[in-house]
Amino acid sequence: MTTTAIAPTNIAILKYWGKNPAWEEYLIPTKSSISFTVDKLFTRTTIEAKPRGGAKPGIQFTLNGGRITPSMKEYEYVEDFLERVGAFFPFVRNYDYRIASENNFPTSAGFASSASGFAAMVKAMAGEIPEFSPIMDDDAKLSAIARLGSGSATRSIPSHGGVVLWERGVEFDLRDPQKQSSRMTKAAIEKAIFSSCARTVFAPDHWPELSIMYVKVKTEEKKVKSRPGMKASVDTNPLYQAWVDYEEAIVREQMLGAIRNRDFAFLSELIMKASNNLHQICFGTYPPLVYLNSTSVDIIRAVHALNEGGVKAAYTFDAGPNAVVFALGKDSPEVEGTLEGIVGKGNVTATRVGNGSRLSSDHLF
Ligand code: 2P0
Repeated sequence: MTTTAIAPTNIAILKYWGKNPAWEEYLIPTKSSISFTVDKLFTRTTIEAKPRGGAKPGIQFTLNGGRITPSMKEYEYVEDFLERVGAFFPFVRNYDYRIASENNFPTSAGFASSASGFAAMVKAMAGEIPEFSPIMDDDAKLSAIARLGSGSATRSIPSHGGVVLWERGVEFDLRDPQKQSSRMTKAAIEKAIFSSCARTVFAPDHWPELSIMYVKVKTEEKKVKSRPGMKASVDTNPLYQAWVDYEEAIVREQMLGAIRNRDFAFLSELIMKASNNLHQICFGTYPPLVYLNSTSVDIIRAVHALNEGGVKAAYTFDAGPNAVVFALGKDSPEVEGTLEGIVGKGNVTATRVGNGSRLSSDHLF
């Protein structure tokens, strides 16, 4: 049999940036995060699982039509992921896998693909492997499994999409590093691992006027990847714990409240502050992580200029110079025009809030 799934990408407005050191191998984050599920930008993945032939699971993997070989980073990621999942669902080790995955957006265009990629893989695996059928529709479980591939993939699973909250599940306290999984029973570890999961808080039709614009910024700089970057922030930024505590205790509820009330002005302020504070955490990492460039700063200035007479737009930046800008329908042509003036036409992709992961009958092989 073959099974195909589609999973969208997502853009965080309350950011995930760091794993709880006591739970690093399970990718449990230090804090909760909130994202919008993005319509139009998605990964399609087809999987065939056959009873295993060799000593360990064989993996045949193509990404955007190109063969991924065992020496490549992507292969290692998938292999590590299968190993982690196998610790909780040993039957996954009983299969050989043929996997084909395609993004409907150019990977090189700077859009994150590990979120949609691992989410689509998990959804397709759940449909393909008969032993997974009891949890096939259990988004909480599947999101925790996707997390074992990449943190941001957790938020691309919930099938209703929309606004997604990834609950950290486990408290984070650098002052008490002894809260270790090594002292816990297997059942308690398993409970903790599945408590860090995502769910839809507001469906896409809650706020259909919201427009999401991906803004591609030109860059030649080599950057520190998210995984080592966030680890360096946890380890070296003296303000890290304070940032986590503040966002967890205050910003999380403020954001959900602003979305509930469709209060664009307040939400915009929260989104921009959360982005700026992420980059403050990055800059305070040692050595500093600088993900924004001068064009990113031009975008920040332009958005604040647009907002002078009343809030029309909000920006957010991940671990790179590209922006994602939010606006309401009535203002989006003006906002899009301003952004195109900075990055050039063709570098702004407008989309909206969409649905989450789902199965598809349109197979890649
Ligand atoms: C996020 N980012 O919340 C944040 C904001 C980047 C900045 O999730 O190590 O690829 O695979 O869990 O998910 C990027 O990190 O890292 C990310 P891993 P991931 O979207």
